[in-house]
Amino acid sequence: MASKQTLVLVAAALAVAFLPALAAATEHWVGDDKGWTLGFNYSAWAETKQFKVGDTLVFKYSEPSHTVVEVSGADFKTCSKPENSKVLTTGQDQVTLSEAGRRWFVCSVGAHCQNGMKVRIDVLAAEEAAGGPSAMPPPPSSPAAKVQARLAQAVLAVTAVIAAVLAF
Ligand SMILES: *[C@@H]1O[C@H](CO)[C@@H](O)[C@H](O)[C@H]1NC(C)=O
Ligand SMILES: [Cu+2]
Repeated sequence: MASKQTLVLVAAALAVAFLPALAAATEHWVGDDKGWTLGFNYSAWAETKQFKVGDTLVFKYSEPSHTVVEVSGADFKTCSKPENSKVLTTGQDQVTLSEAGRRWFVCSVGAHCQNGMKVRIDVLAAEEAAGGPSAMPPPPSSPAAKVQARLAQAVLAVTAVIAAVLAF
């Protein structure tokens, strides 16, 4: 049977191997310290940022002054909101960017969208954001493979914790 020390070393090595990918996720406060508000140019803001798969957006505002609604590109242009849209209203709304592609968010209060409370987010695949295909192994392509990869990471994390507990 492997000694506790060996287990700890293996767990530490695995944790080191996987931590960079986990730690690289960024939480973006939309509008930075200004938050989600009127009188702010969110197009200009988004241009200065890089969004990648796994990152999170946080819309901060004093509710109920504003809302966050995800819309289509067409609805973004015209500032319209389909009837059945999900409206976020907590004042600290979090949105996980779980896949690459373009997403659009608006405020549905009054004419706030027309007045600039709208933001387009271009989400890059993690390896694009890291500077090219060579920077990281390509992500698993099928949904099943993605779930397997997530599971593998979870198992590693649990293993590391168990090993750490055994060590003390
Ligand atoms: C916001 O910034 C973008 C990009 O910098 C610019 O093209 C646009 O005209 C600005 N919009 C307003 C309303 O100032
Ligand atoms: Cu608003």
